[in-house]
Amino acid sequence: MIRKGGRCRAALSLTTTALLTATAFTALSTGAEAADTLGSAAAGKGRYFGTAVAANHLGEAPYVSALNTEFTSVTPENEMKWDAVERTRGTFTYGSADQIVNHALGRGMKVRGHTLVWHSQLPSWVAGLGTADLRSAMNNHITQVMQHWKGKIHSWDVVNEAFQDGGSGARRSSPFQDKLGNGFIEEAFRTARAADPAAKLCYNDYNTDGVNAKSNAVYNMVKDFKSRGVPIDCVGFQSHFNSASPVPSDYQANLQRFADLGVDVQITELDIEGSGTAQANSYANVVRACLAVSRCTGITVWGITDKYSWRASGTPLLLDSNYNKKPAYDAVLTALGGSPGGGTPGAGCTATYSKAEEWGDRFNGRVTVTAGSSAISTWSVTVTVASPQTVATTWNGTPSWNGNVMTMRPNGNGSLAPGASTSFGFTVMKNGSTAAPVVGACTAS
Ligand code: 9MR
Repeated sequence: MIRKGGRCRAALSLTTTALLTATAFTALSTGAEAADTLGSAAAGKGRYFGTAVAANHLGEAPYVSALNTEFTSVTPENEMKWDAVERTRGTFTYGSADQIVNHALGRGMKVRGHTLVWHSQLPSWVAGLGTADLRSAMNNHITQVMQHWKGKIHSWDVVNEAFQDGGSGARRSSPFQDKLGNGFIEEAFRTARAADPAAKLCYNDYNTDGVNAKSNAVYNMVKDFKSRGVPIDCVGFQSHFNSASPVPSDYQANLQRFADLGVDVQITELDIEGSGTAQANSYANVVRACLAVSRCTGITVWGITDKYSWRASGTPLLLDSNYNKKPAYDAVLTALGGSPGGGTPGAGCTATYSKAEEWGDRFNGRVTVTAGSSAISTWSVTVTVASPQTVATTWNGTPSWNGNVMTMRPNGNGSLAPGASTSFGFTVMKNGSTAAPVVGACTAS
């Protein structure tokens, strides 16, 4: 290709840079025929499929397997809230949120920021401030937190739950509302736009999922913001449903009327209490509504497994407390256009590539094979090298070849306990190409 001239050379070097930047990636499978995932099916529809994540579960292998396998966006469930990042005035602690952000970005997932200005999970020092001080504390909080993750957050919930429930359409009492007045929301959005101009700025609330007095009040605010040029890009519909608060029949129409104001809409905290077919049907209705609204850009469920749901007794999520896929999971995947395959996400094994030593003419690659939530007795992983590259030698595995695709199996006993890892290596002769090998699905049995 290099001989074909300048334009081709430029394209080649861009491709090479892209490949080199992707230093490590993970291929996943639950069996010989890998099923579609929520994330891949949603991507086929131009949407992300996200979940709330809690940093303290990131050490649990099946939790991480399900997260890495199924989702393309994460929302820290509590770690970015005011009481987590600025418990003491002016002292910012980002550690546990950073853990989630780094995990997500390292695997190509997006991050939703949740949340900057909210009456809840608010340290008591904030409520104790006078008006002028509160204004500067709010603006400083937004600025500091957004600048810390500048360029890394695709959407921020700038203001959360500022309206009252019920028929009044009024604002909820909070330190911000009570001291700064109605203008606090506008001020928060203007400050947010200045802090990270690339982030989409959302207003997020619950019980606004159908057309009602509360959603009308939010609608009027968004309409006013758009007419006056106040920066707002998206509205989040939390979508916490149960039998007392089911998916409204005008859910799609409500999403559409907001989209028609010129903002994106996102389903931000979806969970639906129940079980079996009824729960599955409700989930499918929500997904279909989002897909029918072109500005509905993504869906986030409020947790991975019923085990850790904020309302676990209502079993509102897509995986049960043992990480098995529920009927609701299959219904969501089917509504997204994917084909369900059953089982437990990431139960088999994962294979992660990294580049090791490199010399002028060759480099060593290493693939780490990790068992998912169940023990496995053997595994196989495909590695495809880019022609004209060749593999000179391998170690700690038994290779077989089909063209430039190497299938690696264990040397002898391939059994791995849940979460345990092994690795194999190989030397790639560059023959002019530094492209990273492509590691295919890890198949376990
Ligand atoms: O899921 C969150 C739970 O772990 C916290 O204890 C709770 C505290 O307020 O917040 C939950 O998340 C809420 C979200 O931040 C905003 N919308 C309602 C969610 C469920 O309560």
